[in-house]
Amino acid sequence: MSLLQTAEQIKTMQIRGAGKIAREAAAALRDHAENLPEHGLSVFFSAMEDAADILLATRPTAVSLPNAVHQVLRGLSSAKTEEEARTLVKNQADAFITSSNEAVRKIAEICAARIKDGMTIMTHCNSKAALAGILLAKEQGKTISVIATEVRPWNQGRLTIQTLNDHEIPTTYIVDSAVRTFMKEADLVIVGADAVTVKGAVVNKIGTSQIALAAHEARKNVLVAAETYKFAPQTILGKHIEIEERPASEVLPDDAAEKLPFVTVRNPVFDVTPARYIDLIVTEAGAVPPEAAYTIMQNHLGFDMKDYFPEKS
Ligand code: RI2
Repeated sequence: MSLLQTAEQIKTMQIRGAGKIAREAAAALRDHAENLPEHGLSVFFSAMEDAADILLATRPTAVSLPNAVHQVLRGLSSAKTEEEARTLVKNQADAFITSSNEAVRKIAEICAARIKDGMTIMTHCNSKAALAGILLAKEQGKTISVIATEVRPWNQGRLTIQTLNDHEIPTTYIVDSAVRTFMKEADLVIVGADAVTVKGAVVNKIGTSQIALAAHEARKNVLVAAETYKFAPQTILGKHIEIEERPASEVLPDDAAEKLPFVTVRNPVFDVTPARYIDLIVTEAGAVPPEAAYTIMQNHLGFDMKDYFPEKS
């Protein structure tokens, strides 16, 4: 698949889930670098910078995407030859993909350790990191059940219930507006993340913040499964995470909307859960309180974005 095809598939959500987006973007940069004709180092640099821009323009919220791009292209400007530059991109892309998959495995172990025999876990959307912990708990022989939400308007909950069903995990499937009603039946909430800010706030699929609020009210713990590359170092520099707003037609078909001229459909697809409603963020470096977000960024990401690309001429 070409880099443009990957970008299009991320944009149209054929490739989705913050971790998967990051891994596919890394692979796309690697393949793009491999396939670029030899035209000299500066042409290579600017072609890779353009490629990065194309990927970064696809979806604005999941910081796994810019973090992956930066990790793959880090130090590129110091390459002395085109061959060296190509090898660097390949090695860093492969290293990112391997460590990303490994991170999900480590997160699964920590989440599974928090899941006790007999527990019911509520989850939202379709997070590979969150699901990995649930599947591992089942693999460990624990008797568990899950409450999974529908996740309007894209119904990612269908993917989640398919996976849970495939693993023979008893699951209750509910509409998004039923989470408070069902919170009393849950023992623990586990969700994924698209971004974690320096304040420890978690940006995740729309509806996550009301689940966290209902969990707080019912005194149920909320775990967020988030690889370290889901942390957003740009928030240290005061930047906000942009919340993606997708087309209104995903919520209400155009022909219905046309008949309702006084109605405006809004379709933000992520929301922000403040740190105080989160018990632990489970990363591959361990489970940490949300207040430790700055330390995670410092130790695992660095936050000087300027040296990731050669200066534009
Ligand atoms: P993993 C998804 O976003 C969901 O918000 C999910 O919780 C998050 O990415 C993390 O997913 P979308 O792409 O990386 O469905 O844990 O909009 O798989």
